[in-house]
Amino acid sequence: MSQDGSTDRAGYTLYWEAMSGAMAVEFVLEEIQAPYTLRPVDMAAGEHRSADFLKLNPTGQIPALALPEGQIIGESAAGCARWSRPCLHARA
Ligand SMILES: N[C@@H](CCC(=O)N[C@@H](CS)C(=O)NCC(=O)O)C(=O)O
Repeated sequence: MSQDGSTDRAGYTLYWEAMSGAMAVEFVLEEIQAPYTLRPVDMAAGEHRSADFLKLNPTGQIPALALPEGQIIGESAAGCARWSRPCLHARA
């Protein structure tokens, strides 16, 4: 991790806070060894309600996951499901 708490890996960017639902997405990223940058959001300071963050996730909630292709996923289950599709199809 760098001094501001962000990791230095590229690819995905996970807007995150400790002990939030963002950690579920973080665990999946770690498990599949995806390259990502962890971008801490200071919720106590209201950063998740800032204009810049609301552009990323209009719900004003953590997590937001920016994909390498540029889209943003603003729901933790959807962020995790991005990689679980083969498993879901296998059960169908
Ligand atoms: N259904 C959403 C819920 C996200 C959620 O509740 N995030 C909390 C942190 S764990 C949050 O951002 N709360 C701030 C707020 O709602 O103002 C998800 O799972 O992504």
